[in-house]
Amino acid sequence: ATAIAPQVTYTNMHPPRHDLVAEVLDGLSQRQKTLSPKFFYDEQGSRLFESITEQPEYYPTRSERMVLRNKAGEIADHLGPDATLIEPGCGSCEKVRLLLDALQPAHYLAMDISADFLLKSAGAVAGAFPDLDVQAVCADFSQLDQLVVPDSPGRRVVFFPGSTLGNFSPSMARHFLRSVRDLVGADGGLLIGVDRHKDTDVLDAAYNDQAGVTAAFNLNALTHLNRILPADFDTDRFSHRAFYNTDARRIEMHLRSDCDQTVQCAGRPIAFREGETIHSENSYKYTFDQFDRLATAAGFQVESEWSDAQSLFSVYFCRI
Ligand code: AVJ
Repeated sequence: ATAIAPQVTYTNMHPPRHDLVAEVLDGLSQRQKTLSPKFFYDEQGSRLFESITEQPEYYPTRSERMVLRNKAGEIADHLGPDATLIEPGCGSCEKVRLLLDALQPAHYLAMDISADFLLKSAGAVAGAFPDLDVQAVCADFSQLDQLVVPDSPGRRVVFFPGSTLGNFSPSMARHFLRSVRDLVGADGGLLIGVDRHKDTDVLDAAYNDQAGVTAAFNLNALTHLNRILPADFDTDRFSHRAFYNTDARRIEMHLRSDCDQTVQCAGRPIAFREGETIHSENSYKYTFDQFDRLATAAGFQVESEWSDAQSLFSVYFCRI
């Protein structure tokens, strides 16, 4: 770990490039081509995601922010003093900042796949909360079990806002929550934001904003691949598709090839037919019962649920 500011230490556990290349090629070799949503988040992608959260159609961030702001006191009662907060996929750290005054944790461990973005956000948290010990770790979600968490007398709580859980399939979500349980231990907790199942029209609009920011975000994954593989995707020959799959209760995002074409990816030709897609993201939506069942299957008990006035989004506190 490196000290980057008086109270911030930085640990780089970013997965090696050849692992990422192998993962991309594996996904693009399947019959339904797939790409992990983590490839959205280079620095430009993290910036585009921030812009998505400001679009009028994208309600989740606004709804969750309202809950966190209004319920910070109640949330603090669940956590108790001197807690260690661990946030996988912290992005801009904007959500945790709504809680820090009320929670007064001893440590904040911020984890994200985008190193530059992480360092800026974690540094800004440290600047705004001079008494807080901040650890920044560049890693992806699969590396949760490798984290070195500082000792403290309070509870360990994983903070997982923003419906990031929605990116996981139900079985991956169960797996992930079990690794969270192992990380936080017997006295630990989970504070998690989950988007709710709702009308298709509302969901479709949220992932097809008028300004085209979600489209740009989706297409930026190809630009990111061009740089890291490298590859020669022409973003003018792909288009954004997003729709709610009501049976699976998930938004699906795809990158649709607008013509027959062959793209060179890390020296391998990948052929696309016109209309063929790369499935770039799932965003699962949960009813209370569905989330409760998932949490239970992973060894958690739901202790509290808070929602916004329109019941669009839920924040849960779970304990072991
Ligand atoms: C960051 C995964 C919660 O699923 O709503 C937003 C990502 N993708 N618009 C979501 C996203 C398209 C977002 N999560």
